[in-house]
Amino acid sequence: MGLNITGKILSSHLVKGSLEAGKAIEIRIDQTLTQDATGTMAYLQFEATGLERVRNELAVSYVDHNTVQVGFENADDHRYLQTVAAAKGVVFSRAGNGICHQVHLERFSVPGKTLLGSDSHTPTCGGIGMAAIGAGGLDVALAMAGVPFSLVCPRVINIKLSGRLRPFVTAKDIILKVLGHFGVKGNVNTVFEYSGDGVGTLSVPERATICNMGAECGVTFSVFPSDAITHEFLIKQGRGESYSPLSADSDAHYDGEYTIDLGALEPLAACPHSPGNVKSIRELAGMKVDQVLIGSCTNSSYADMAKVASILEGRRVNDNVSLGIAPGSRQVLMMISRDGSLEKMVRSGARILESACGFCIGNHQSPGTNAVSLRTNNRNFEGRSGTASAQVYLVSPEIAALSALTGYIADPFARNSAKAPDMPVINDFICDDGMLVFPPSDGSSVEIKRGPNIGEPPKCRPLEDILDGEVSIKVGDKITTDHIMPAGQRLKYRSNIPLYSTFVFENVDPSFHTRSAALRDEGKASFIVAGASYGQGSSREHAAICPMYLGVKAVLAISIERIHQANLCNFGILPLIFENEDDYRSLNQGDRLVIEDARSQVEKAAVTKQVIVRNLTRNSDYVMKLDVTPLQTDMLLKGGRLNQIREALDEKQI
Ligand code: MIC
Ligand code: SF4
Repeated sequence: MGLNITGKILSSHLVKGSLEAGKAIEIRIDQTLTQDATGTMAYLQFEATGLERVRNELAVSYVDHNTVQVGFENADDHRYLQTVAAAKGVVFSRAGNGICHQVHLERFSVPGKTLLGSDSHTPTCGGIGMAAIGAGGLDVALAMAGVPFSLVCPRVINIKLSGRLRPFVTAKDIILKVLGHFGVKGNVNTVFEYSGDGVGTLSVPERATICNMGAECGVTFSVFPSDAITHEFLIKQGRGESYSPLSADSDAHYDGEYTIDLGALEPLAACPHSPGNVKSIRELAGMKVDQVLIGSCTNSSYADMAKVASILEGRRVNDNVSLGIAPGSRQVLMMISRDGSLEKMVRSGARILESACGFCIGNHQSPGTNAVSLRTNNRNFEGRSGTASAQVYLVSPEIAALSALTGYIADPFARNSAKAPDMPVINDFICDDGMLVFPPSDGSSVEIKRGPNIGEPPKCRPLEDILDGEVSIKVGDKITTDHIMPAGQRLKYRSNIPLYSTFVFENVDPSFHTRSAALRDEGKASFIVAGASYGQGSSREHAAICPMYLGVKAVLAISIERIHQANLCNFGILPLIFENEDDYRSLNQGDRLVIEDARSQVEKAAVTKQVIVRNLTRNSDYVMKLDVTPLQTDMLLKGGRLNQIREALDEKQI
């Protein structure tokens, strides 16, 4: 039996285990990336390993999330990131250079390599044929230390693309179609691998858009073949030598298959408040729009921008719409300024925003009360925009630009009214790496600068024998990490855990943190009870660190998403799954829960996969599934991954 692309990359990086779907494996990580919102904690954790220098092939630290810099905190974080990068051998991408995933695709991606990033959209580089995986900052810190990354060997779904897209139908519509089919839950430990003749009609940035939003389905990564189009992209990026071909063997095995006829696709939108809530633009056409925002790591490539400019050319943004455009990188910004696209945008009335995450994470551009906002990014979770009552729709750049002109959601096929945008001809990309700071070969004399906002990573205690406490909160299905640990205006506290912890579940139940901290201070355990797909969305490990700081000892859920499950284990919180979903319904906030013989139950769960939780309020016992790898069992017992690593370092095993 031949190998698929996933199997080829994973087998050439396999350090431990065998490639059987569902089994724990460890792989070597070639490249790492961090961004500033997760990066400070990741480098503090890297420093805690005591290593002088990173050990992986390439480590890049990007500043793209917290670029608004209200107050001193972000600027302090950025100075820390720049100095620690120089000291430890990390390439530093300065604020203004662009969004990590866009820049990494342009300047560093290499087909066939592995990439681990402390951001859930790291899979963007799957567009060039990388196994690119999002993880918590601690996992990335350890990958920089040369520690293999441990994951569950994924099952691989073959998504076959046939035919060619019509004008106005885009890569965004392909991934929205995938999202509509697979949904935002139930896809953990899965890879989406793309094949078929339609692949050859898509550029690398289009493939990257598709891989980017695979994250919304919860898959481990998505990947495209590396072919002649990949080669051409790399040559035009001045990096032709990074190319190597990569495709699945003709008799490769897949665990499932889904076919999309590109010619039959129509423009789509993800409706409030989930990327999986997909409808056609046809159904939504005519809805009044207040704000349009184009950019983010999903749709901010040069071609995206040039097509938008071509739609806007010679026309004026509707009087009642605010249109903001954020080119994804400094390269894209320089290219749209060279070819005149920038002028077309400015003339139309667009507001040009910084090449950064900005609006996507609710850092600015919050819509008005009850406003309808059309955006080209990847997440429309309730409140993420910074306005709880806003209705955010995710669409392609083409639909966004057309709608900004008309003032309502515009269907380009209605009355055949719209002229298709000109496709830009790209002879070369502007390759100026002047905003990358390369580290000195010996960084030992570099002074690492820390501001008052930067604290130590909090310490975790080894698992106690009895966990006795209360359900401090009960939440429903699809609770995202944005619900658990809000970003936006709170983002600047990422390096200050005691302060950031006061915002846990802020928009769900603002009294949570005082309740949980009170239990902790009385020496009691705090338990979170959740429905299906708990922790979906971002990779932010703060959604585990801050609850841990507030005394949370276990999450009892119907299901937990992959990155969040790993983050919980990394910080010593038990990820427990209800064997019987009715138990979830019978539990209430305030119930007294006890896990007796917790240590031996967790040890035995390596075989039984079970832990019993007693509800003393309701006089019942719950059978909970604890399905973790042997490495995770060990870290849960030791009180987290950092304790485990410190021990290994003391024993000189690293
Ligand atoms: C996001 O899109 O939610 C983020 C902000 O990029 C996060 C990372 C973070 O919270 O810092 C992600 O996707 O992992
Ligand atoms: Fe930045 Fe948004 Fe992409 Fe996250 S999803 S990396 S916030 S642009």
